[in-house]
Amino acid sequence: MSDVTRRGLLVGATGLAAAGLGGCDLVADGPGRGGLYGASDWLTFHVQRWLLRHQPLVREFGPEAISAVFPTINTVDPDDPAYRRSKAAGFSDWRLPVTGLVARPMAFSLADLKAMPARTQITLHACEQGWSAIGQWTGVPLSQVLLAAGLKPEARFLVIRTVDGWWDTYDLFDALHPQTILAYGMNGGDLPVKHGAPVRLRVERQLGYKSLKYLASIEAVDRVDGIGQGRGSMVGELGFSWYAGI
Ligand SMILES: Nc1nc2c(c(=O)[nH]1)N[C@H]1C(S)=C(S)[C@@H](COP(=O)(O)O)O[C@H]1N2
Ligand SMILES: [Mo]
Repeated sequence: MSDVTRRGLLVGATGLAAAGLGGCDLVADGPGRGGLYGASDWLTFHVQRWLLRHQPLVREFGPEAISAVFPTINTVDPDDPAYRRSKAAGFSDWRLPVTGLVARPMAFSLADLKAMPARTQITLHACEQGWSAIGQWTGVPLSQVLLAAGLKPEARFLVIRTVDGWWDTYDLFDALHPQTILAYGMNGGDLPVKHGAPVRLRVERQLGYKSLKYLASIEAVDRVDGIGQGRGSMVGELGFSWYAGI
């Protein structure tokens, strides 16, 4: 399928076409930072967004490329009491609320997500802390979840929060990308707790820190500068770039 057709489907499916938004209008300014780094961040973001304007897929590998060991980093088993209870119950009570600028706020169970169209992809994960690994991820495209909830035309970003206090924001360019999935499976099995069970995000065109583990909620918003310190993400407040394109 050509990029144009694929983008047409993607945009049409989410109702953005009805809102009169073409692919280029999906280039939304994210939160910036000041000084020299701010200027180079801005340039990197806009040049990459322009180069990637046809939403190309990142490289996918064959099963033989899957890393024997996929490292884990930071949180590997959240100590949140509600999470622990849910984990003990096999995540049968887990729900993912999708709220904010959507026509139909809803909460998805794991079974709900597994009943939706699935995508499996074998991709390279690059962590900003100096390692990379190839893994296979299975999940539902985030675009499907947004289609079900009915993204409103004024929605421009998603705020995604996790049980261990991480949060990040994404423009619709990444949210609707075909390889952006809510993954519940890894390397052919259930997603392990150390890798973010029951559901983690995969945002394949950015560094590892944008692929949040232990998802707790998704909220559609029109701007991100009023959240926290206005940096658009938890790691942004620690000095990392909001846009982590590779
Ligand atoms: N909720 C949450 N998401 C997270 C993290 C985390 O500690 N907590 N670490 C991030 C970082 S820096 C990376 S590289 C990847 C690591 O995923 P892995 O532990 O499955 O390798 O998850 C990202 N998402
Ligand atoms: Mo990372």
